Amino acid sequence: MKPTMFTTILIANRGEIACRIIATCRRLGIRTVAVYSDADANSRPVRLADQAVHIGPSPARESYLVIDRILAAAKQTGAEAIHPGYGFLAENDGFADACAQAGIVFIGPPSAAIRAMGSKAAAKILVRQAGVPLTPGYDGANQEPSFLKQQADAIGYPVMIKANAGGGGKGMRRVDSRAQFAAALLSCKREAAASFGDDSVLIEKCLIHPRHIEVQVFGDTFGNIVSLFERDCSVQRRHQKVIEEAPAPSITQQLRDALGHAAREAARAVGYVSAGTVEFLVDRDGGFHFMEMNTRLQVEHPVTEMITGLDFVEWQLRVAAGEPLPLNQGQISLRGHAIEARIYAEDPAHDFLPSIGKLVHLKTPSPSPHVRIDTGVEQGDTITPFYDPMIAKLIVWDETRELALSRMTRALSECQIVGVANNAAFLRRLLTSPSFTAANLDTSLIEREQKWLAYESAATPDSAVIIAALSVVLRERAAAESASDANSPWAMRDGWRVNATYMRSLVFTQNDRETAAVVEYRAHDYRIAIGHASHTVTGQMRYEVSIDAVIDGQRMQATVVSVDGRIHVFLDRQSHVLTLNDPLEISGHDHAKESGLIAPMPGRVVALLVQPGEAVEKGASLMVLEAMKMECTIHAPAAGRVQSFFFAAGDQVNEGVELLHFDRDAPGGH
Ligand code: MV4
Repeated sequence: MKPTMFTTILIANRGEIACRIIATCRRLGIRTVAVYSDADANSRPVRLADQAVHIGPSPARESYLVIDRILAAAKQTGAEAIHPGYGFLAENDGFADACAQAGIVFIGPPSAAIRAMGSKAAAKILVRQAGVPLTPGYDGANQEPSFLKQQADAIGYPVMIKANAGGGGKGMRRVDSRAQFAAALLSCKREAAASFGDDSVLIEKCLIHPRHIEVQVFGDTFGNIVSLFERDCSVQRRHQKVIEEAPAPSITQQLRDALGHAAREAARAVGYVSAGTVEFLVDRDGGFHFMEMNTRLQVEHPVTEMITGLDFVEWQLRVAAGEPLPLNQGQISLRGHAIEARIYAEDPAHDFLPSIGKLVHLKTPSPSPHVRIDTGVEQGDTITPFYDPMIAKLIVWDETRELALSRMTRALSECQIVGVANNAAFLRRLLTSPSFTAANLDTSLIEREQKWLAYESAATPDSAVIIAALSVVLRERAAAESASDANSPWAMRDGWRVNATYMRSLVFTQNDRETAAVVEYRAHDYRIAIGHASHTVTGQMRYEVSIDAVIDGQRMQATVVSVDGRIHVFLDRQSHVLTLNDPLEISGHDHAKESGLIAPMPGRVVALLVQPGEAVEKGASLMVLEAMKMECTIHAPAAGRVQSFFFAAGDQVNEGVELLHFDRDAPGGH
């Protein structure tokens, strides 16, 4: 009897992976049911799915992790199967069992396989019996501290202590000498007990600067198991993958074959079905060691899809519906090279803190056979504090690694993100780093390239400042025209000023540096001067954010998005952020905005520009600070006078300290 494919499936997940699963179902004619929390009520997967069911409040504990709610949603919508995606309930054996009990197919491995791989020590024992190479160590039941220390001494330092229930670097300690072992063991067990409710650990020889190479495997319910080459995921930051690629660069065919064989044996040892990933640590001399198995479809599965031309969600659906694997090992082949970069709403300048907010402007490169974008958001959506702040995965393919790499840097430069801080520029730096370009990959790459990554980009080019100035002028003009203000010089279409030209100065701040653009309004164009260089400029705005400009006869196309007084200019594959200093505002500096009178950064007082008691206009320059070789001016928040300065020229000031006492003039006075 030929098994029948599902009519309706429910996706117990959110974000990009929910969208990814919907895309395949759409292609196969399968109806999809999304589930959503409060925060995700109007999310992209909810918009894309055929049906959507609310399952609870925003915290995942009260929604995406509540098994009963998800099963109720499946029953209510007639879904025959549930795809768990990754994270949340994907590797929860209890959920797989609950699905079975409810008569719903869990699109994933058997619960026994999830359980078997859920404990590091149990997994090691199982795969060792299957002949898979392991990191030398002790993974037995004896948890006596003195016994474990003996084991560590015998293995030889450095060693790793790993919680059996651990994952993602949690519950892991490196111990460099026997003197440190006892304390490290205690602290590791304490963390494991608190985090996992299981303080059992294993001891391993510590590998120095290993590569993280993982193998994609697939099994079906007929006992067939295939491997689909490997991915190198060595580029990580605090155990978070940043860049993944397939195949792993510069490994021998012999190692590739051995990894594939070992991965299939590991999967076979637990009766694996569906998509899985076997992770290995590979040392410099090509020795490889089983680390763990992830019993789910991984975030980085697209790079393997790109080099094999396959759709792993389709394979999962077929296998879950009882079909055999679509291909056997001999029919699976590898072509070209694929790279994935994860674009996150996080701030590299502030220790990669997640950045919450609305994606005011979001542009990603156009998809093509070379470029794939997997995302769960669109422009206008919000990155909330409740979930992983991923914006998109960018995946590129080409015939060689070099070509794929240049595709990736180009694709990243085509990403425009305004509204949240993001790591796109960091990723570009990383991808062009000496280690990455030379495929000198290991788990310390980011550390090793700190200097390269910290490099500050050069000053904003004049063209970007001109575009910013032009955007201000053109937007004012458009506003004036739409208001049809007859008195406005900008409302007159021809020769705005007949005999005189109108000049004004726009002062922009970028990275605490000030640049003035002096704009001269002329009959048919603008003259815009930056410093001593004067330029002839014409231009028009399209679709609110796009500017077509001609600067000194050179055509330029730019995108300009203004949010919260910050002007984001995307020009020539670079992005620049400028703040227009409004002379009527307190100050151009965000920090100084509230009072205008506190130091926006730690630095040195360069000059006091007014006498205490002297009457000043609103916006007058009062004081100059210098920090990190840049000057910044403190302006008068209103008309009034400085009663007293708290510092003298040459004094050091800390960030946030009050600089002076300012008395505002009484309203109506002066
Ligand atoms: C190791 C190791 C060195 N030697 N085990 C980190 C996460 C956890 N799943 C396993 N991890 C490691 N285990 C031995 N015996 C180094 C790491 C490791 C690591 C592994 C893969 C990718 C990035 C990493 C970053 C730091 C440490």
